[in-house]
Amino acid sequence: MKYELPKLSYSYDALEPYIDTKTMEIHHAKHHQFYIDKLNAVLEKYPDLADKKLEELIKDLPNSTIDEADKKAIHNNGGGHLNHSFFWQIMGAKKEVDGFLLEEIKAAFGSQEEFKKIFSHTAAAHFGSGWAWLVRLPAQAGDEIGKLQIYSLPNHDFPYLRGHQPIMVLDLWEHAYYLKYQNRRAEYIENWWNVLKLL
Ligand code: MN3
Repeated sequence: MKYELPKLSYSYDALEPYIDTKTMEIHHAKHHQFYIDKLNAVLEKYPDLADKKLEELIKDLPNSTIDEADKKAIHNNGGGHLNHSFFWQIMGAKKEVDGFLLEEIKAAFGSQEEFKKIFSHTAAAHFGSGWAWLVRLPAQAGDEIGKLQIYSLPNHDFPYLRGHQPIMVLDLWEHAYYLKYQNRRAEYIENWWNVLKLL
């Protein structure tokens, strides 16, 4: 199966003024497309891997006997594809606020404001390229659902590799904000809350 660039459910200018049109266009049509092209190119060599779920494929790479450089290419570009696909989905018009998630966040972090503070701080403090995540840990015995946790991961790593379920993600690569915000990552993070549609 060839991976394809997912269509956005909103236009490139829909997240203005917080995320500018040009950044959205380059980010989606160039950066995300680039990861997909690289991923497809390397997977062409391994038709037997074609039907495997991408998350599983990447998770199993350490045990695979394929070429080391190809492992790295699949991990990085496949992670780039998965993370961006998820990132596009959680942004847009704020009409799908998840009341259940909001209650959980309040219970876990004290308040929505405190949650935003911790998440923003984690994102701002991340060194270099990567992603900030809100995840759900596996449920412990006796619990119906797992606890929420915030952390950041480098490059295009993703929570599935740790057995965690992603709930929210923020792209911290400079390509995600540099055109509009240059070195002001904290300002990008602060403004991003306006286009997150979950809360
Ligand atoms: Mn990106």
